[in-house]
Amino acid sequence: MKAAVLPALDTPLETQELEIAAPGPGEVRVKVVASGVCHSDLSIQNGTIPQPTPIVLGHEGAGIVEEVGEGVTKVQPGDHVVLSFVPACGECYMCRHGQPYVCEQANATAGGGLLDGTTRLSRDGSPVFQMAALGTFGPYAIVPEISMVKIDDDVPLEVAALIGCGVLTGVGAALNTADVQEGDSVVVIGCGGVGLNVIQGAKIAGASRIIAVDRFDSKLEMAKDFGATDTINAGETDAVMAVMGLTEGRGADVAFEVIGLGPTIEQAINATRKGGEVVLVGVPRMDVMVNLPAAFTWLYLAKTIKGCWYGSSNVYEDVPKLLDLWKKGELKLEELISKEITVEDINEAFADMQAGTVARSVIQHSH
Ligand code: PAD
Ligand code: ZN
Repeated sequence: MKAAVLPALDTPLETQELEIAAPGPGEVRVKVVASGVCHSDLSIQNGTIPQPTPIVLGHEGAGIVEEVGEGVTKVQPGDHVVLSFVPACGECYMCRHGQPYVCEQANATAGGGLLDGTTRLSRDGSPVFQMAALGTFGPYAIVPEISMVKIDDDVPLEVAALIGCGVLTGVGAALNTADVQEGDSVVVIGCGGVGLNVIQGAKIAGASRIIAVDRFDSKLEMAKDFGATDTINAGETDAVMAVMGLTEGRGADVAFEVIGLGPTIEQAINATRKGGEVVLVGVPRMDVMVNLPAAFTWLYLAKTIKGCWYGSSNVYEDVPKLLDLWKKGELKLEELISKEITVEDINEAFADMQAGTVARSVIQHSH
C-alpha cells in the first residue's frame, strides 16, 4: 500500500510503498477511508512530540473493518469505526478509575508500535512505525481492537474521522475536563481544528461569553461560526488585557490554551479569574517550562490548572454522544472540513495549517 511516511525528523513527508502484515491476536485490519490532519502530526515532523522514524503519521481517522485477528470480539468485518488515538482497554487501573484517556495500554504504544511495541508496517524488510498505534495517513492500518469505536453505517466517514481527535479533544475539554457551566465566560486561545471544537463544546455547555483568541483573522472568523461571541487578534492586542476588558476586570471563568506555547499558557493562566479554571490542551515541546508564583496562582487566587489529554474522554461513551449531538444539529462536523485532499497533498496540508487558512484538511484515501 502507498502511505505518507515521515522518513526522518524535519523532512517532508513522502508517499512510499509499504508492506503491511496480517492482524495479530487482538488486532484488526482497517480500511482507512478518511483522515484529518492535526497539528500533532506536524508536531512529530518538527520534533515537538518525539517519535521514532520512519513513521506513518495520522491519528484522526475512520474506516471499515476488513479482517480481525484471533480473539477479537468488539468488531467484525464490515463494521464502520472511528479510530481512537488512545487505546482504552477497560480493565487497567486507569480505565477502572474512570480515566480511560490515560489507559495503561497506551504506554507501550508511545514508541511507535502496537500494544506489544512492534509495528505491522515495513519497507524493504525494515520496520516503519505507526503514530498512536494507528497511522491513518495510510489507506490500511493494523490497529489494536481497543483503539476503535463502532459507529452506524450512515455516518459519513470523513465526518467520523474528525471525531477521532479534534472533536473528542476539543469538545471534551469543555464538557469533561473543565465542566463549563451555563452562563460561564470562557476564553479559548488558539482557534485551530481543536480550538474550534473547544468553542463549540463551550457553546453546548451554555457558556454565555466565548472569547476566541488567535493571531489570524481568518481563524477568528471561523471561531464566530462555531459560537465565539467575541474575538481578539493576539497579534494586534494584548490578549490578557482584552479579556479583562470583556469580563469586568475579573478574567474568564474558564480559559483554554489550545496551541502549546509557553507564552500562551501564561496568557491563559493570567486571563482566568480568581477561583477560575485553566485547561491546557495544546501540546508543548518537551523543554517548555511554566514558572508560576505559587502564592499568586494557586493560593490567594485559588486557580485550578488542569491538563487535558484527549478531552478526558471515554471514547466508548463519548463517540456515540457526539454523533447524537451532530444528528440533532447541535455539533458542527462538516463545517470543520475546509479541504478534501489526497495523501499526496499532505505537505501542502501542513503548510495550510500553519498559514491559518484551514480548520481541517481531510485526506480521502483511494484503495
Ligand atoms: P492548529 O494549528 O490547527 O491550530 C492552532 C491555532 O493556534 C491556529 O489557529 C494558530 O493560528 C493559532 N496560534 C498559533 N500561535 C499563536 C499565538 N502565538 N497566539 C495566538 N494564536 C496562535 O492546531 P490544532 O488545533 O490541530 O492543535 C492545537 C494544539 O492541540 C496542538 O498543540 C496539538 O498538538 C494539540 C492537541 N492536543 C490534544 C490533546 O489530547 N491534548 C489532542 C489533539 C491536539
Ligand atoms: Zn490530533
